[in-house]
Amino acid sequence: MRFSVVTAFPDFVEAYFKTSVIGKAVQKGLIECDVVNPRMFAEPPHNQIDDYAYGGGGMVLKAEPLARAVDFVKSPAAKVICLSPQGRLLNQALVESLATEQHLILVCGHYEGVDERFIQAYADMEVSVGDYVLTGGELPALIVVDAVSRRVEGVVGKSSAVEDDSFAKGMLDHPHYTRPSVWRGLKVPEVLLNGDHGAVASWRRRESIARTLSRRPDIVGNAFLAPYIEKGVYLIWGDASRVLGDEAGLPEEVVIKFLKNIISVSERAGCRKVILLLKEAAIRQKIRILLSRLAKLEAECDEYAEMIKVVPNMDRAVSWIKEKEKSSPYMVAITSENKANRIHWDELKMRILGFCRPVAFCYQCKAEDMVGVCLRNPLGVNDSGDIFSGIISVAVTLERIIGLEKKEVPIGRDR
Ligand code: 4HQ
Repeated sequence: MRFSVVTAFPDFVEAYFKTSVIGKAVQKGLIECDVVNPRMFAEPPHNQIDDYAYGGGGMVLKAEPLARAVDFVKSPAAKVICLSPQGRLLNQALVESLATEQHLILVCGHYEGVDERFIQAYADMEVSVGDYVLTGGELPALIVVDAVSRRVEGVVGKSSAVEDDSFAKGMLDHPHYTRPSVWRGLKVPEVLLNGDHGAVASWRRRESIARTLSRRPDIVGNAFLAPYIEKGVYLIWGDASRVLGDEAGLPEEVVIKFLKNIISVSERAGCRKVILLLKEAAIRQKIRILLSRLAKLEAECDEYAEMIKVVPNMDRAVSWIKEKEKSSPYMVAITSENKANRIHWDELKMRILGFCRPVAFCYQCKAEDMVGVCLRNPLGVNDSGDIFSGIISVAVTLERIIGLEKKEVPIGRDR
């Protein structure tokens, strides 16, 4: 990956490229960094790169020296980014997208800014590093280089450290401690000293959640919740005979396809089980036989059989979860009816993080079984309860609440 910084203050940027983690990455050839000064492309004899703003005000960077500097460093795949408070606010999702590029050209403004025509003609994107005003674009450019570089393989030590990042999952980090275990009378939390990895992981999860809910509730909407839900997430498909029963008349390969799809959707969202409610014993038996046959046929279908549970009714589903989790599930119905207990999915995310209970998403369940809260069915009244509607409604809902793991930010031309 290559970074080119266009700046009238090359010394400052060059010094950074020789220092610390970024310096080492350059030495190892993991990233390539170059700096170009627009002054080298300005008209002699004065080599002026700025001029008075039309209409009054301070100085503005001239378009031509910047354009020539960009042309000089440009490569076919290069993306040109201007650093500016008017740009798109940099966050980890944008960093991840930028990390997929081969070459970024970062143009640093100064004074009042850059001639708008340069931005219009050359910039693929304007990026801001925060809602405050700096004296120049150099620090923002280096922030981009730094954040993007550490997503390049090998730049930071352990890759698990990168994946464990706060923000990688859209949540804040837990606190960290090192020796001594007592410093000025302040103790390290006991759980971290006992060497119980499970207990440590669970403490860290809870700390992350508590910090995120209290300090940055605004980021919960986009967070990937699966790693933070300690009790299981379940999908209960009520009245499954409508899709699996004999009257549905679906050929076996369609039933198999349905089971595979509903499982992969549920697995992606971190579900522990998909529970199908089937009143008739004969159909339950049919599905069980089908699953065990599948498990024998295809190695990968082993887990399929494990993931699916068939029970006659909601009571059995709920008591089974309760037994397994030692706690009764929070029931969430996916429904197109406009119930009084309907909540927004954003609010549901907050609630799920706030308590330590299993969560059961219920689809196609009887009204009397809907005891918890309701979520708007993504298909609304157009959900006819068949396998197509069902897979869509369940997939969108689970992805929205639990998923959204890799939220891509498109980085084509902004204008
Ligand atoms: N500036 N995020 C003004 C910034 C900035 C920011 C850079 C100051 C551009 C003309 N850049 N110059 N915040 O404040 O990116």
